[in-house]
Amino acid sequence: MYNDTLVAILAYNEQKKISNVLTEVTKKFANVLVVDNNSEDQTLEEANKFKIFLVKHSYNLGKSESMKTALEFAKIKNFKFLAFMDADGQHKISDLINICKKIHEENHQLIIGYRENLKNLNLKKRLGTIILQKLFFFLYQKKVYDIQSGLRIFDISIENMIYWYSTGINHYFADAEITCNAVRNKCKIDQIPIETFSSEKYKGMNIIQGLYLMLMILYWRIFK
Ligand SMILES: Nc1nc2c(ncn2[C@@H]2O[C@H](COP(=O)(O)OP(=O)(O)OP(=O)(O)O)[C@@H](O)[C@H]2O)c(=O)[nH]1
Ligand SMILES: [Mg+2]
Repeated sequence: MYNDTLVAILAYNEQKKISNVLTEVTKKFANVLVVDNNSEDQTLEEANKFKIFLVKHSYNLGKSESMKTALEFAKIKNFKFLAFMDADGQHKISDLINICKKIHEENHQLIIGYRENLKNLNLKKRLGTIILQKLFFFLYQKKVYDIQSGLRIFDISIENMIYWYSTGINHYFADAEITCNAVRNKCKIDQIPIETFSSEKYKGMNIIQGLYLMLMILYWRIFK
């Protein structure tokens, strides 16, 4: 399905989850890339059991750089669309299919899957998501429900408009930066509700990073 689309799965130490994710994704998508971010566990070995594209970083470079690697790969292979999905089993394949379907059927450049039911999230994440939503609306005048969702797809032709620079310890900011860039540059964006499973390890952003991200959202609005 969708031969013009590369599904990039970004993985760092996901040996327990990645096989299930790949079993499902490879049933539906012909072109799947795993970017292994120099995992210390058996992620690479697990991914290697599948008929997919596989790229391994020699150093752990953070999620943002894995996304850039996927973008470079997609361009080299001439894909039209690039979808991002987490390797930790938090995203549903049916939601991935829905965002792909939407970008193919409608004239959009970026589709973001947003977590509709925030009840699944812990209090910190729920509050963080709501505050980011409100701040984003205030600054960018567009209702984007989940600016940092990791489940998304875009048309690679908008690469220059959405290119992200968040890196290093800010590696989790890349998704939000893409959203900010896309809105500022008036890309055609849509959003669809998705279901996410809560993670058992909660390794995402902490409160300090959340506050820092808010400042960055302001900075991107004013200075880019
Ligand atoms: N933490 C981390 N994750 C990475 C890295 N490179 C790729 N990833 C992947 O990026 C995806 C999202 O990272 P998570 O740490 O799960 O972030 P999250 O989903 O926002 O947070 P949780 O809800 O706590 O899981 C996962 O599939 C990771 O395996 C990296 O260098 N560090
Ligand atoms: Mg996760």
